[in-house]
Amino acid sequence: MASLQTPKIVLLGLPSTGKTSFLAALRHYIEVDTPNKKLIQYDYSENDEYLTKIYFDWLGCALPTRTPANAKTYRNIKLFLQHIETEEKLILDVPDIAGETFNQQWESRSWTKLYMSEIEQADGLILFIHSQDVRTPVFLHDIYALTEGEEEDYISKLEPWSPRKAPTQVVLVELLQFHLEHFHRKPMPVAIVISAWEKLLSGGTGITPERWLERNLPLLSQFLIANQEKLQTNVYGVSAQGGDFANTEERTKLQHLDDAAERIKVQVGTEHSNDISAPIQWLLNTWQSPSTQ
Ligand SMILES: Nc1nc2c(ncn2[C@@H]2O[C@H](COP(=O)(O)OP(=O)(O)OP(=O)(O)O)[C@@H](O)[C@H]2O)c(=O)[nH]1
Ligand SMILES: [Mg+2]
Repeated sequence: MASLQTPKIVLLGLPSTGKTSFLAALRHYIEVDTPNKKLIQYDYSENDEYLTKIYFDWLGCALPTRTPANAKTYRNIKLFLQHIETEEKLILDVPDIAGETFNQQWESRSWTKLYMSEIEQADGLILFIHSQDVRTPVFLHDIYALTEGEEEDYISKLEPWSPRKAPTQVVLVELLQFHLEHFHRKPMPVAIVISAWEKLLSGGTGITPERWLERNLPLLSQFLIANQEKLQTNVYGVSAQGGDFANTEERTKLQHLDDAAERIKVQVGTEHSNDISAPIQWLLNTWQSPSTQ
């Protein structure tokens, strides 16, 4: 069982869901003084070179490089953090794992020994879902309607099933079930990060992250509600970049902000902040709560 002094968080998420961008923004939080900052760094990270690279890309609004899908290239990032008020020290071990690893877990229903040891020692998960990239289920009656009820047309339009085509929510429920089997903390704390959240904010719908999850991934949302004794969750809308780095207009706006911390947008319920450490602080609280020991 992992020690309370060295909690370990695993970032879990399918490819291109914002894991590396989150880490880059977290590096910014650690580097600069921001109002209400709760966590400071008391020593350099062992993987400072990699963190600096992704951070400089983020500062320059360069699109993040995909994390390579090779177990040997796990970036075991250790962050040496201290809580400003309690002076409690903690080492956060946050491997930056390629999303492709999680696709492979779903497709082959197996994982590597290295990943298994990450999970056996983990104290909390941050599950990433890209708000703009959710594969939704296809309903047979929709296909049927498209072919105007001609059964032969409809059958000829069906493509053979493959695990890669499974809806996002089906894959995520299955991945969470795999993780539950090996997790030592009960309930398993999972901070859910809905990334590229600025797209929802600019749409002006006023939707909360929980409601977004309920509407867009109902199976996952119901799975979380039905399994509260096994899973403790909190849902965050997070914009780690503040906009689309591939869009020249948005990138220029972001580059001209006086303080890069203003790019970051975090929503929990109806509360808004720039505090990228919020999911980590929530995990910290769950570890301190007696019900999760
Ligand atoms: N608009 C917008 N796009 C974002 C944000 N965060 C990440 N992205 C984009 O989402 C894509 C994936 O981001 P990454 O941080 O590389 O995701 P990842 O989960 O590390 O991806 P893999 O390493 O391939 O598993 C990139 O095109 C990012 O630019 C955000 O806050 N807003
Ligand atoms: Mg990555």
